[in-house]
Amino acid sequence: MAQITKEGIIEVLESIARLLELQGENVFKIRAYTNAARILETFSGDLEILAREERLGEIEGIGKALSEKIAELLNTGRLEFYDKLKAQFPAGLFDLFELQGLGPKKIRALWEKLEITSVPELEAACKDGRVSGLAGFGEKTAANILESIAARARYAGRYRIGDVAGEAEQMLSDLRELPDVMLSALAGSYRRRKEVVGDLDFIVATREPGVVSDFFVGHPMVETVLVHGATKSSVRFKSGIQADLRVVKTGEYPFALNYFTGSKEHNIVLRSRALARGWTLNEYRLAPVEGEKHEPIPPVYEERDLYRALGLDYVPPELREDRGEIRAAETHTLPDLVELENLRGTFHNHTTTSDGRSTLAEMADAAQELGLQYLGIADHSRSSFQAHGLEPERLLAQVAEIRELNGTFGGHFKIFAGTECDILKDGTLDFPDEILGQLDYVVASVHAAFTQSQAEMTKRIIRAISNPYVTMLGHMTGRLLLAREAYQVDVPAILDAAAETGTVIELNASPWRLDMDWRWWPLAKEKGVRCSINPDAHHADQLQNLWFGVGAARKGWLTRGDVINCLPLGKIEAELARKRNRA
Ligand code: DGT
Ligand code: CA
Ligand code: CA
Ligand code: ZN
Repeated sequence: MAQITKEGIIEVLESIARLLELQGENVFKIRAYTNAARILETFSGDLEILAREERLGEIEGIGKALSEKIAELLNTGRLEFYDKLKAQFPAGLFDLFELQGLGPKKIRALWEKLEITSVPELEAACKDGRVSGLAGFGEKTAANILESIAARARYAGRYRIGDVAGEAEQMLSDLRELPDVMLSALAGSYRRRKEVVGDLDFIVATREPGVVSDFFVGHPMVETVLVHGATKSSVRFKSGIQADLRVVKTGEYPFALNYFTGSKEHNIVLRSRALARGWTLNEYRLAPVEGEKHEPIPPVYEERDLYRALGLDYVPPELREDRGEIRAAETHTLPDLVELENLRGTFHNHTTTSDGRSTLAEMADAAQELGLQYLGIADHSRSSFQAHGLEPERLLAQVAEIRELNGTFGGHFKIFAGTECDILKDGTLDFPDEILGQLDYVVASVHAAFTQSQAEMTKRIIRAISNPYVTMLGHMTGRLLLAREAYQVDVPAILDAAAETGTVIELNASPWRLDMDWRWWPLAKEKGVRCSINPDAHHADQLQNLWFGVGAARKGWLTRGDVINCLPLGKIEAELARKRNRA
């Protein structure tokens, strides 16, 4: 078995490129590593087989030296060249790479000229004026670095769900392979599908706590063991996230699962409802309060029974945030939440024509493999030049290509031709109406001039969505989770305008965005605004981001009726035409 995944190899290659740049190596040598990383990203063959047959050098763009290094990584999980290279730098220096806006060139200058080798040293040097005095830096750079340091502290110890889902699901499925594991789940914020999580909480029911705990702490994904006990263990995974395991008896399982799923606020309400019946509720059981008159305690075999005992309908984990779910569970008005299998297609996807890494045909294949009936393509428009945005001619050529490809699907699958059209500074669109009118739909997004005032930004977006050709508004607030704050925008005002103009709002399912935030969807729904769950895929594999989007939609109380891409082929066309026809 290989000692390292393809993603692991790519990470090592990228890290080598950074270190070489830090060392001041020539650009060709550096580029060999970044190029190789790019090539591997889209390489779909079996690296292990190629390595075994010593044929890695046959991959185009991977030379002899690099293929030997990749083979060493595959065979041993390590690379001596990389370890030696890394050892030449103080360990604290690597933390500087986590700061937004600091690249190898600047880090090298800080290290050489100011002997800075850690974040605290850099912070001090920014504050006492040494950084701004450095050639090529200045006051503004020093201030930006301080802001990045503050952001890093704010985000420390938190993880985007997309960055830990791989490890989380792997551990869960490996636990489930153990014959001694009776029941198991991931609880906590992960089960509630929070966009950002602090740690992972595994719950297992077993009669062999020792066996399960030993397996957990000994798992190859574990970097450090923090606690190794009979019923509670804690470890740190390679990504850095902490994972707790709680081992219980089968009879305790529904209580443990419920308690450790949270949220804390939801738990507090459940506990007070139990108390009102003369019971105490904790992570192990429901028990009578000593010496008090109490109602008989019904048996609880699964979480559903616990909710029923408390006079409630079953509350899906995503809703357990104490945002009205208890009241709805009491009055039998919980929504029937949208599910991944309800989706029939998706909009807002990129191809190699702009900044995507998969071709149109590859994207269409992947969508069909996922069981979708249609795929919306929305490559960038011309103003997003850094993303290779399309001029009208290239866009229309793509439209023609799509129409032709559609002829080969025999009517059971369809690609919709669209654009992710930039909303310009003043709220006008990057393409004129006569171009937009030739497309099946339009996603309009803000990609530049983020620093406008809230009033300006709100006006800009409302102007854009007032255009009858704009089908939906992309990633409304521009946030990048744990990396970039949302720009200032009056969300309720935009929702009003969306309702009035009949514009759909995107739920961007990229785990970096999950924008519009789930907390706003109940309000959107109340105003009659509909949602489109869009993966914003830049690679065929990223169509699977829909999973994160559905989690966020469920947190936002959305049902299949609220999500336009639950409509089947044959009905979705009318939905896309609705706003245009109205105008
Ligand atoms: P996280 O890990 O910060 O993303 O968020 P959670 O919700 O996973 O929190 P965590 O891991 O600290 O604890 C898991 C669950 O355990 C939490 O959602 C509710 C429950 N819990 C933890 N501490 C308390 C507490 O002090 N009171 C109550 N009622 N429940 C708690
Ligand atoms: Ca947690
Ligand atoms: Ca925890
Ligand atoms: Zn975008």
